[in-house]
Amino acid sequence: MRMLVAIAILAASAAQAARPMKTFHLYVNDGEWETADGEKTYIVGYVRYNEKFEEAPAGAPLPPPTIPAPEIRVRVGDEVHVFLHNAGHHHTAQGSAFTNVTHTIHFHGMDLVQAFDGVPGVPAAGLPERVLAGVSVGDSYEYKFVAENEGTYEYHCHIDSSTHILLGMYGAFIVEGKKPKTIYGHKYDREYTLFFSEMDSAHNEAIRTRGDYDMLKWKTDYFMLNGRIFSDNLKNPLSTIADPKSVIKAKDGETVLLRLLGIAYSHVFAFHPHAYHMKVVGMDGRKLDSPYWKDTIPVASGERYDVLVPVIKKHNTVCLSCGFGNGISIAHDHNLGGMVSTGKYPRGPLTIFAIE
Ligand SMILES: [Cu+2]
Repeated sequence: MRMLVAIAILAASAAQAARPMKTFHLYVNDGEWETADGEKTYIVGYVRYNEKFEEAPAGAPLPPPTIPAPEIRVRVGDEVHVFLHNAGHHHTAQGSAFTNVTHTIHFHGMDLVQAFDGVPGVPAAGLPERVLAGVSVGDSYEYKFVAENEGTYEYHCHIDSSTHILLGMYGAFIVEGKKPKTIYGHKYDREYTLFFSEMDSAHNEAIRTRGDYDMLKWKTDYFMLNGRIFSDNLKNPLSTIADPKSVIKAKDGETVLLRLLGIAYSHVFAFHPHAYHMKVVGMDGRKLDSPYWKDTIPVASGERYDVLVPVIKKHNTVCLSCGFGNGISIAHDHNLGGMVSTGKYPRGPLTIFAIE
């Protein structure tokens, strides 16, 4: 019996030792975010020191925040270590109550224990102050877990959530499958992460200057795709369609994986690509037992959809005289309020399929 227990322990530790370890250092930073209308808004986000998410040397300058925060990628079965460093807020006004706030990371959908869940104030025995109250300015905390299920997840702050998240503290957390270019066993040729979110610039400015805001006054003025709005000036470098991460490029016959993610105060994005149906193969980090077809997908806050788009030749719809058919088609929010950013249409999360 003792021998069996010893063998079981050895086997368990061998399995643990075999797990690849992935380490990421994320830093809190604040700054300005410019949108295609030329406006700049105060945002707060998670940043990385370099592409490899390595620890920053003491005193090294950090990059400005982006919307969304950098995408984190691991493989299913990896042991994941994420260090959160609260590097402080350097662009708040003097006297703003936001200057010294704490932060956390919540890995939405990973189903973690309280010590690594990033939710403050939950009374559980033995939890350190960094967990109960969040990570203070100048301090750091290590989140640890095993990525057990492949799929698409989100990470975001969970302190005063509506304010901290909507200031920009969110990003995609992707758990890749065992085989490259597959998701839940389905093959794909290319993939894009499409992150839908909204922002009330008056909220952000109130947080920068005072540190508080009456959330009943929330009024979204930016409905964004990967942090951008569409501009009908097609040469605008800040438009969604100038962003290689947001324009869906593919060749005839390919299958494109789109990972759709939402973070919102109340808006539900209705993602609708013209010219293509989407096969939903996964939702919220789980494989669907029965995939289904959609041409419009409601993406609410916190939701993720993994969809495959077969890019097929439009033999029957090609214009016989002009040859148009393949090529450009649009994809947009069919909840049309989402297509009106800063009071103007057609601004908002609109992008294109550009098929070669
Ligand atoms: Cu926070």
